[in-house]
Amino acid sequence: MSISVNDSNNISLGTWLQSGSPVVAEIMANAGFEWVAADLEHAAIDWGMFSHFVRAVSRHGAKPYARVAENSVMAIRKALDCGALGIIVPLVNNAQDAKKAVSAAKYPPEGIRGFAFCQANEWGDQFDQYVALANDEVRLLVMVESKEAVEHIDEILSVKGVDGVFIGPYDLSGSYGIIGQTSHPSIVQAKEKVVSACKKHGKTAGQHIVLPTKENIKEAIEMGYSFMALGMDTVFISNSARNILSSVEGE
Ligand code: 3PY
Ligand code: MG
Repeated sequence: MSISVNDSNNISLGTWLQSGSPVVAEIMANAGFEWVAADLEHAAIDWGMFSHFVRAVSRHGAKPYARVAENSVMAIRKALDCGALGIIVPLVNNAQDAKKAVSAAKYPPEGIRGFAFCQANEWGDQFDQYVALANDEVRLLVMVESKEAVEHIDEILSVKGVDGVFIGPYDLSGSYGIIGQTSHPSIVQAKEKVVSACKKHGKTAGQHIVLPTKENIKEAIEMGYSFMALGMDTVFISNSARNILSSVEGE
């Protein structure tokens, strides 16, 4: 099966960056991913690195995304002002958390995002154009990664401005007391509940496939996921390095 990396089949394929390296970001964007997300929650990526990340990804027409460090006004505002075109917000457990994320991500009257000349609007050169489009065009995905979030999935998806969810399987497994067992029946059941709720609400179901294969991508699409982060820079590099070494050692 071949999967086209564009919007025509409504399957959106991106990848994940923990190094924060603009060189790696540029390589990923040039490889053809629709979007590349920088992990500002679990990696040492500062705002200076993130601003270069945005330039590098945009150079090849891919969309720069941020998995922000936390669900806070400034974490979301700064990522947007640097030019993120998609925001993935960790640990959204209920409607109140989801409303907080929407409010941070949207300009008034929908939210409380502050107006300024910034990287996102070419330092003011595209201020009017950017402000007119940002609320509609920037995607906001909230992370479902706790038992509480699964229980509140309908109310989370009912919040206006939430475009969809992104499942965090590792935190989810932790919250069910089965740390790291991301294929455990309880996690599979929780994920199925979330994906079917997304379908019902007409919203995007997303997840990170850390170790992607043709088979698990196909399986995820069949399950109803339409937004997937495939792999991660650190894992791609580590696996390639180990594979070449083991092929030589095996001679
Ligand atoms: C999780 O699995 O909890 C994540 O946040 C994945 O990025
Ligand atoms: Mg997580």
